[in-house]
Amino acid sequence: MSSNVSRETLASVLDEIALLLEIEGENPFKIRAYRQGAETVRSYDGDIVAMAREGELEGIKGIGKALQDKLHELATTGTLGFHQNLRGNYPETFFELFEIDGLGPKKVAAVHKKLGIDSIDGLRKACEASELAALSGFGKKTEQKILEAIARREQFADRFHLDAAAHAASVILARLKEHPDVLRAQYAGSLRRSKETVGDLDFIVATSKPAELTRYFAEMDLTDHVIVHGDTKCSIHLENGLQCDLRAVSNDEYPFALQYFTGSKEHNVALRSRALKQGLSLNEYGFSGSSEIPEVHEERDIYSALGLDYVDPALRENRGEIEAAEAGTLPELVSWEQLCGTFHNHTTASDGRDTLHEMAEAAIDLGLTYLGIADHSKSSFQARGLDEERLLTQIEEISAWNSEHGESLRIFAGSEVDILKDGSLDFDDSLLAQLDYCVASVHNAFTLDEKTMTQRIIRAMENEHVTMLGHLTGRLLLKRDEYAVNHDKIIDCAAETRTIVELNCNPRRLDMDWRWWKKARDKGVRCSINPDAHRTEQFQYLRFGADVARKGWLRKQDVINTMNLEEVEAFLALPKSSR
Ligand code: DGT
Ligand code: CA
Ligand code: CA
Ligand code: ZN
Repeated sequence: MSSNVSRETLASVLDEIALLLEIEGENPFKIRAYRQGAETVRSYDGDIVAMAREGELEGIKGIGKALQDKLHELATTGTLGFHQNLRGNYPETFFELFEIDGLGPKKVAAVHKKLGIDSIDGLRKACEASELAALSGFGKKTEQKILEAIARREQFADRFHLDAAAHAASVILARLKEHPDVLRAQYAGSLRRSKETVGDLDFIVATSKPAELTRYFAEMDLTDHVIVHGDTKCSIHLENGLQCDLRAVSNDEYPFALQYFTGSKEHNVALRSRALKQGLSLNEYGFSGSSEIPEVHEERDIYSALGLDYVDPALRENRGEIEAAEAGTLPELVSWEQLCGTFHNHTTASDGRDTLHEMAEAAIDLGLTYLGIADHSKSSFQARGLDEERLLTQIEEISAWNSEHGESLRIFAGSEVDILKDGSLDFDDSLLAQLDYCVASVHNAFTLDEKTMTQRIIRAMENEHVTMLGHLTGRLLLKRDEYAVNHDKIIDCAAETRTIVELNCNPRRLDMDWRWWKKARDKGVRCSINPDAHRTEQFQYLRFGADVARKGWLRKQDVINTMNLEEVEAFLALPKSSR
């Protein structure tokens, strides 16, 4: 009678039932009951898994009798016969079809019924043979879009967001450090360089017992299966499909291995050719050659042996860091500890999960001294955007908080105001003027051509009430490409209009991209590192924000949320043109 299903399992089984019923053309009321049930399970304030197990769901709004029994079965046995039967009508590959962007249940049902398609491969072939265009509700354009979505899925299938990668890395690194034969350990690769997404994790350990360490790594409970296992190297997959490589080296080799496997390849190539000019050959094990061999204990010693200042891993992309290290002009990079507050966060007023008070308490716990709230505006109706009246109510709520708790945390009243299709804003200037600040973002009409889109955003930045520009390109990493926009023109306009540009540090966005920040910074554009938090835990994204800001060569003075409360209040009080 005991099983360990999670709340999310309960909810996702109900969701999948709704999906399958929709495919079968079932009654919409029945479908909706399952969807609603899933939503209730996710948001119910109480231990709903235990209640389902004990058969105590009666009286919960949104969960009728039929669902109560099913949840009870699921919570006690771990499976649900009704669900298994429905699922049994389709092969496993069928369910991948739902991962294709732009292919909802209705379309999946149509291609399944009319063309017998039950896998992504089958779908691709049908598109290539133009079989879909012949169905009603489909066209050449749909086929094209589906093919693009399939290609995108393949391209990204083996990459991971920064939060998943960083979480796994910290757990595994702790395991490695626990081992008594490990002298030093670190993760290298793209994660250490703070790339926006990560292909695999690369760990380096210093040890005198490499074979013992590769065995330990292969046998960790976190390991789903072993890909290769040797005396000094081991590669595994975690349960979520993330590959992890371990290299076990001697303590002398460690700095070289760490440097080499941190990459990037381009940075390493440039470093090696510099070494060669000094008569030294450099690889993952050490220096060799005819010149005197420099003594190396730490990674930093490799750089100094080559006449270079230490290059932070975030900068190692061969984009000018080696020249700057030689000239002694590397920037002193911003750090997470320097962040005093945050802008652009949501609450239950729009599409956030947590209330204003919960968000405020969490910000205090994190040691922040100010918190910017920026809920959606009315045009973002799918996110329950606020209209004028609700925004005014929120401004009052915030001012009440500030009079009562302003000592511990100052809340700034803002809005994430939609930039409408023509570049005008979702609220009048008179309302915007009542806010402490405002973030302007594009949330619809993504398909405008580059010139029109750029003009649209520029028009918004020219508004004196627009303090900052939200997620410039609208990209969703590993999911949705950026829309067309001219970065150079936006950066020039930001510099001229004194509009701050957001570094949205939700790991699904990381937008504006790190590759543009040095240029922006050099033109005097200021950055705001914004977590776009929709729940309290997401304030933690600030850490990724600082990492990516470092990757963009940003210093403390380039990032406005390194200002303390007094400074930021004075800054926001200035007219935009004098900021
Ligand atoms: P990823 O895993 O795709 O996100 O990116 P990285 O940078 O972590 O790449 P990965 O895991 O293939 O290799 C880790 C580092 O090892 C890479 O950044 C540089 C170094 N490396 C790997 N293969 C080569 C190579 O063939 N030549 C050079 N110079 N370096 C390499
Ligand atoms: Ca890697
Ligand atoms: Ca690797
Ligand atoms: Zn937004």
